[in-house]
Amino acid sequence: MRDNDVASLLPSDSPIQLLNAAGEPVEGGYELPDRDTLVEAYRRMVIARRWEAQVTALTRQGRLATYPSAYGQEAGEVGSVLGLEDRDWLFPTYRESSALLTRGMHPREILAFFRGDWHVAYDPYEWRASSLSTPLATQSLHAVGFAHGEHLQGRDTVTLAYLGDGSTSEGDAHEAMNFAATWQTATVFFVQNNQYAISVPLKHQTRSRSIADRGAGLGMPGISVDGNDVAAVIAVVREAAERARAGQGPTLIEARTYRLEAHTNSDDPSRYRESAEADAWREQDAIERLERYLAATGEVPEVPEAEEIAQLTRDVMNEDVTVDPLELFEHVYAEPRAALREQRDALAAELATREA
Ligand SMILES: Cc1ncc(C[n+]2csc(CCOP(=O)(O)OP(=O)(O)O)c2C)c(N)n1
Repeated sequence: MRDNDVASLLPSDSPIQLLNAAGEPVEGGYELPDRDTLVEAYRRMVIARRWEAQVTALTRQGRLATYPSAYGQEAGEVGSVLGLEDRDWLFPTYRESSALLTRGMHPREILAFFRGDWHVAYDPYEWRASSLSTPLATQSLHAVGFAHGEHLQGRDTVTLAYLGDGSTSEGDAHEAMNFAATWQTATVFFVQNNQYAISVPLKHQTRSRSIADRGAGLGMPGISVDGNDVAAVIAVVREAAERARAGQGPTLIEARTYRLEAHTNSDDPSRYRESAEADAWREQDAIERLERYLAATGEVPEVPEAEEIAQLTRDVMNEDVTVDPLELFEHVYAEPRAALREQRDALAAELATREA
């Protein structure tokens, strides 16, 4: 257990790595996860990448309104989920579809949001995942409050709040981290530093040496990890979750990675960054490095499910759905407020004139 002296809370100078870009094991201060876990992580990352490519293609075909791809961030998406227990709760941003897929959610449940059919088309309690959050950093407050609530009810549930690098500049992120550290909630802040907040590079976002450094100022450990090394991500998330579950408080993890695709389908990254930068990051690829390690130490599994899930995703996104626009007003308040009732009635009247 770490004590609260500042030096012990600071991250290592370079991000923790257990497998280097060539797929060779390196000394990173954590035990390499066992082979079964790594094989599962490989399968899940191959599925996630195929899924990200498929969803982006469907977006181009006009089947989804918008999509923020996590192509290239598979180690963070998959490693964060595999490092937790199934009963732990995820508090995702809009970029965490692959994390939800890794949890086991059906593509229809995840993508209804991006097609504009439903705000949250899944049962958060079934999947232990809150809604995909678009207002930046709000989910970090929810994660802290939820963890605190669970503690008050005698449960040792861990919550993991996903954040982007840009989102760490939000007041909500600071408030959530401060509350978590002060109250020692069982929360893991998992920042995927993919280097950009749309077009804004990290250097315009902070003067800190790293995002993980901020943990020390708040009184919680900050961990910097290679976000393209799924073995390292699993190891650090596991340790943070174990500490949280044991009542030793929150951890701030900064996973360094890169957003290989555009921010969303409506963004053009060639306007603000060189393609050589993305090419350099491709050399750090998470799937290739794990594949090399698995090949050097045994069998590399086939992953036929990747194509099956891509096919399933095409099928469900090509289904025609009928949505009732009036559902927009449901599930907001237990007792709808007068203004909301008026708006609902106005929409109902307008829809009636169109049908007539
Ligand atoms: C409170 C708030 N302010 C602004 C936005 C607009 N916005 C959407 S995504 C984004 C960039 C977020 O970047 P980052 O947190 O690094 O996450 P990434 O998209 O790179 O995963 C911004 C500014 C928003 N959704 N919410």
